Amino acid sequence: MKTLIKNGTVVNATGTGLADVLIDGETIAAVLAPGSTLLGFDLERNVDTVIEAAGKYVIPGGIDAHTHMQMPFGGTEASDTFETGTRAAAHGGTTSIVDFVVQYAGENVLDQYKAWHEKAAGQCAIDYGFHQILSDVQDSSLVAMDELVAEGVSSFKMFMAYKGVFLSDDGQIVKAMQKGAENGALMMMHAENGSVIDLLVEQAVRAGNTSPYNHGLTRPWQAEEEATHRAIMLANLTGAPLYVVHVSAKQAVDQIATARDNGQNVFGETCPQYLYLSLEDNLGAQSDEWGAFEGAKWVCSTPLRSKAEGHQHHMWQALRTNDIQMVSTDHCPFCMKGQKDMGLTDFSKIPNGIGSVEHRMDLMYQGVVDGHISLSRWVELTSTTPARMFGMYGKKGVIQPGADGDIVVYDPNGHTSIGVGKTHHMNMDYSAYEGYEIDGHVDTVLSRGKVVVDDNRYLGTKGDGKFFKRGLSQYLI
Ligand code: DUC
Ligand code: ZN
Ligand code: ZN
Ligand code: ZN
Repeated sequence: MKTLIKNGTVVNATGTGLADVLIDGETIAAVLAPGSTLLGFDLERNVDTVIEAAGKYVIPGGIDAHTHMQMPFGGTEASDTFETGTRAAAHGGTTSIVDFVVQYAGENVLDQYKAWHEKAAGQCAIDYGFHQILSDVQDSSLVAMDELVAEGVSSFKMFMAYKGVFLSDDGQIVKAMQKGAENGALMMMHAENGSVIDLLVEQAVRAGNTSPYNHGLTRPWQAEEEATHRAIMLANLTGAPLYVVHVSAKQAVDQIATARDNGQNVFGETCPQYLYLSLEDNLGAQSDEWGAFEGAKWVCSTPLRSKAEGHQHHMWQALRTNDIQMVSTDHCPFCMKGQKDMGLTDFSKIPNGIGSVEHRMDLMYQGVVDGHISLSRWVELTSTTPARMFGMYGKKGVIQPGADGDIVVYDPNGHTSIGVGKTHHMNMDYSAYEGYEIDGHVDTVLSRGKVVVDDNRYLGTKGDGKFFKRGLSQYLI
């Protein structure tokens, strides 16, 4: 099976140019000047499929390196399965995800790793990899870290919040980081001061402040800045490379920037919700159906930050200057009915999470249209850096011979309306971006050479997506 994508504008992180892309089987065979022949062969006549891409961008498929499909959490389970979540991702131009295997306190790491493979195998529309979450750090967990790196799971996430669920104390964090420094794994951190948050939540609930808005107020930026600084210092002490997930506070950005200026291997990820949504949206939330509980739609952690304080503006700036290196979604979807509404009378019972795996590429493209980032930076933030950061580059994250045929044909003259019943294939009964209009459109999506989405139609098959064995990070200084 050979496919030619012709006359498109190929956009890589390194630059942009008119080119034809020839895909042979699952792999990109050549990137050629438009209309080229190859050893005298008229390409167009010798391929099975021709995709006309004049006036469109041809980009490496998106890589969402932070998703939680069917994760048990907050007394329920994230509402997208590996099947529904990866299909929605494909619709939105994402061709790989890296999801999280969860070890809750008391569980065995390798047992959980096996269990997650069983959940995902044969279900996915696109390729997937795993990070491993470590909660309590048992001796067996340290041995497992070596085995997992050899298995292609080269990154480990830890939490400074969520006591009794995920939280590791500083000693446990240092123990795991020492192992990361030794075996080359990238250590990932949910950086929020959990004991401070737990206290503020308890005080708010006791005072009768139980609406969703209080979620944001009880997770202040100081708790994020402090934990980010502490994580950086623990990484500095051990020599482990550190990746801070879902950075939302401008003060946390500055901690990361300072560490990077000091030459430390510290990286930061943000998410579309911290660029587009704010605490004020949550405060103003009101609907006929839910009243002020409407705000539960935007309850996630780290929380949305105040627009008046300038966090969103600072975050776009950090994406331009590379103080923040990439954008993932932290896709952790829950329905309002039967899930979020567990917190109807107490915000602390609302399962934390926003689902947006389908919209990341579009929302970030809107950042290009609005003048926040360049076209190449769009590709870098959503595909190339995720590939390099998590040891997938070469096969993923770039359009070049030898790379997987993971390609999106993106139409800058197209249009996308976001919302339930529109571009929404996620298993959620609401959209966090209801009513958003995007000045662009995902036209055609190829996963390893196969067209899986064309003009909003899903043409793939469950199980097309395969486990991707990752190497060590290719982004370290
Ligand atoms: N944040 C969320 O919003 N959901 C899952 C876990 C997390 O850290
Ligand atoms: Zn987290
Ligand atoms: Zn997460
Ligand atoms: Zn279109």
